[in-house]
Amino acid sequence: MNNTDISALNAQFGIAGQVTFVEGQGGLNAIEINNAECSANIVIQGAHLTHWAPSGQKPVIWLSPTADIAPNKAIRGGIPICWPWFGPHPSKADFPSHGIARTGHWEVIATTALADKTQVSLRLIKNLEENDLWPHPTILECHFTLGRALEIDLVTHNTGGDAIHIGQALHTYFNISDIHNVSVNGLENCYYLDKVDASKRKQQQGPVKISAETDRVYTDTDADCLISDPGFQRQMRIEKRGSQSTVVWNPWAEKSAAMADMGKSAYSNMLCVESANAADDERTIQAGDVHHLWVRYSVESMIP
Ligand code: TA6
Repeated sequence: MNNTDISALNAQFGIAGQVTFVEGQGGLNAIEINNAECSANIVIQGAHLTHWAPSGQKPVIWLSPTADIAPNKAIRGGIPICWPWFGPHPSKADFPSHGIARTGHWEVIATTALADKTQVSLRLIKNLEENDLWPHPTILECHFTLGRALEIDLVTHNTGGDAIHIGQALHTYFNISDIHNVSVNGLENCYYLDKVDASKRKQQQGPVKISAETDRVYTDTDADCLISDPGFQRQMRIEKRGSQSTVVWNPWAEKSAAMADMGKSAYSNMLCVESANAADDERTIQAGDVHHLWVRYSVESMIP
């Protein structure tokens, strides 16, 4: 299916009043989702969700005000899909950071209207260049269920005859009131690699609070996390399955200012809490097997 034809996409996958295909920023095709419970936007390139707001809530997912949404470029914010490696490629410095999926070519494979939510499914189409970067027969699909909660199921199917080894993450940027006031619960006593301190292995004491550049890969944890944001009087719950790592990242002021697609103050309104399989938690998927990395995001009020 050629995804460049908006009218064909709307004819095949559009759902009146719920799912509309549009030509968005940078000329990239995007999917606008609206239902009784939420609004959302997914850029088809990278299967990149850029917006999700439950009805009556501020957006839960953060998008940089200066995000450069353009062909073959990573989008700053939303939910980048890091696959089939996380961070720099382990041996090839010229390979794209965080893999091929987030800037890759995807196609819509299904849209479904359910009682109080909408499902959208996409599949990665590897072009020749992407095949060179990842020469393994693999099908990657991403299934979004959008409503009062947001569920994402990232499915890796090893269709080849040999085992494959992958790193991955849903690199989610959460929208927060003020980085100085939020905390992340659920990682207490977990061990992490501190990437701002030579990747030294440390143990988390108490909730995670951010007061400087923070870049941590918490390993061997399948725990749910809770971002408490008193400024927005809400907590954002992150449930996950098929993920043994949780990454917490905020670039802080200096790094934020140095990124053209972020700007000097943007760091104070975002926090990445990423459900991943990275470092020692990378996954080996046997020939013919399927791996699911699943998350569910939901919002709870903090108003007593
Ligand atoms: O997930 C944290 C991290 O790996 C950081 O080290 C930082 O590089 C961040 O991802 C953003 O990466 P990007 O390639 O999107 O600029």
